[in-house]
Amino acid sequence: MIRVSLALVYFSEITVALTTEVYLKKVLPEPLNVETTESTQIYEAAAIQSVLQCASVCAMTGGCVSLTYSQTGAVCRMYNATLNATPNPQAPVDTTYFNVIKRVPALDCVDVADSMSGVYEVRPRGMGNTISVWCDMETDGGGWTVFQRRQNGSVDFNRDWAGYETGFGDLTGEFWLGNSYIHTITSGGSYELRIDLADSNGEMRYAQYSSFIVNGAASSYRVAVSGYSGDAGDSFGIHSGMAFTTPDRDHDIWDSDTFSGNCAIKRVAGWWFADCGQCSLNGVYHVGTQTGFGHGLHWQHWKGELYSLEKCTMMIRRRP
Ligand SMILES: *[C@@H]1O[C@H](CO)[C@@H](O)[C@H](O)[C@H]1NC(C)=O
Ligand SMILES: *[C@@H]1O[C@H](CO)[C@@H](O)[C@H](O)[C@H]1NC(C)=O
Ligand SMILES: [Ca+2]
Repeated sequence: MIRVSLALVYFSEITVALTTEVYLKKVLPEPLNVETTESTQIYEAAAIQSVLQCASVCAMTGGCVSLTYSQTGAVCRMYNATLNATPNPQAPVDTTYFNVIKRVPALDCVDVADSMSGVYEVRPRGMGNTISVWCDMETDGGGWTVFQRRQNGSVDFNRDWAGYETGFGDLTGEFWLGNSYIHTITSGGSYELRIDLADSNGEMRYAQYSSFIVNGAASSYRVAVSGYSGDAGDSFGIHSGMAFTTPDRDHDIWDSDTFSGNCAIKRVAGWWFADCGQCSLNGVYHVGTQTGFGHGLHWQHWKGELYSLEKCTMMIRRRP
């Protein structure tokens, strides 16, 4: 019992974040008895300049989960077991003791071990750096990576190709994450899509699709979506197979003398337009019945194309 409570007290908070993936947790107090862990020593290096350098070597050494660093001789010892916080007056005084935590980076919000919705860092498969995303940790069990949100018209969604490609807006408000990121995330696994909609009376509906992929730039971010369920009606299914269209890049299948035959100009939105299709959630923020012809945030099967929704969210979740 005493050992347990000592361990809780002696393991202080994480002291050093080496990279986004490797943390050192200092074992206190020092010195400690490492005799019990000596049989688990896997590597010893001298002339290591600092504890951080020692930790870097540990991070690259398979099986290394803890280390000790002695100023004398600049010796770095690595172990394949965690160090226990058992006081030992005989140990050299210039030795420091750390347990090393190697964190597997979150690919998306499924890997985020937190029950609070908010902004988190993730590193989608195939990306060298992390990106910030909004994670919805409440809807239907959580783990959703949100890539679009409309709620009060604060952000202009009438953007060009480059804008939709890299994203815009504010993760805590209205935003479009960016086609290149949506592509990278959805091509790193098998993803489902959920779209939540609200009208101006606060009534809510949703559409869920069991499969959702956005292909790469070479295909102009062509979408493949299938497996509808929900209570909003399937207004997105007809868009499956469509490339992305913006006012400056027409990839839709609509041919007309008006609006240059470009649905993004007609609907004032970047979207996976068809002819032009049955939904558009990046349109002009009107709220309620509009006089424009489908300029708003419309979802055909629920409110028709002349009704503009007050809120919507689009989000994806990796399937097991
Ligand atoms: C830890 O290292 C020791 C010594 O090299 C080895 O005998 C033991 O099998 C290792 N244990 C694990 C769990 O890798
Ligand atoms: C919209 O919501 C955002 C985020 O909550 C807020 O910062 C902004 O002031 C709001 N804008 C308007 C026009 O209500
Ligand atoms: Ca066209």
